[in-house]
Amino acid sequence: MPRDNIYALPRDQVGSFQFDDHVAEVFPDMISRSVPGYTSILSVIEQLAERLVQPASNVYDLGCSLGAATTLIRGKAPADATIYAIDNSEAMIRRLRDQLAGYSQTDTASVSDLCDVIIQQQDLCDTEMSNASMVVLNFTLQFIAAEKRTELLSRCFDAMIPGGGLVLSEKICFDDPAEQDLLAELHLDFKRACGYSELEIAQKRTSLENTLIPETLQTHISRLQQAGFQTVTPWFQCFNFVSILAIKSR
Ligand code: GEK
Repeated sequence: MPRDNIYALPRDQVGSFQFDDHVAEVFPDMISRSVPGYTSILSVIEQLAERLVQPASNVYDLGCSLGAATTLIRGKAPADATIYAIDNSEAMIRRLRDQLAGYSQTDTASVSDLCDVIIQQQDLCDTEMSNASMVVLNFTLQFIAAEKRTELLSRCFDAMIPGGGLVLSEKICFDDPAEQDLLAELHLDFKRACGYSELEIAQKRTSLENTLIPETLQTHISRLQQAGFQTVTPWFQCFNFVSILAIKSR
């Protein structure tokens, strides 16, 4: 796994964060050293797929990056389900396509038992959804303009069949300044412990400033409830990172 050293050297100017070739190349290392609990969340997404994905239904992995969630869900989904893996980054989508093509060439027998994956490079705000039993927004909504988030989640709810579920994982912020400072500091300690220098941390923070917009846990819960989800439950929190499960009743 290539190591992320994108922000290791001082830059005259730090531009806004892009999911380009440099980031896609080191993405698995970058996200696992930046998001506490990322691997645990993925393994619960895999577990949830077994429970949620219904035969002949659709799954949407919105902001799929290199397809970490898609790959795990595919291992649990019925063979007649279809997973739509959506991302607007050309660099991510190209790598995901190559990875899936390589996989089907090397392991033909077991791949025939797996459901179809349809990979699309597009803005997830334009993704048409229907017959969905599972929707995953694993650290993606935070990159969508705040004014588009309510409509997106309402469309997820409307596209969902009864008994379906949405997993929303996000970096969050806090109304209480002391709580905000404490949890942000604990997150920085995590990044230091994972080997990031003060320079890397500072430059990455600048690059994400107007790109990753966190909201409070309560804002996310209220928005999911407003979208129509009857059960909305946070199931994971580590510092300022959460994952929420929202279920559409049968
Ligand atoms: C994982 N879910 O490994 N439309 C489509 N994709 C978008 C958009 C958009 N408008 N905005 C951002 N993205 C993944 C990790 S990463 C999280 C998700 C992170 C995509 C962007 O290109 C990137 O691949 C992904 O959302 C966010 O489980 O880097 O913190």
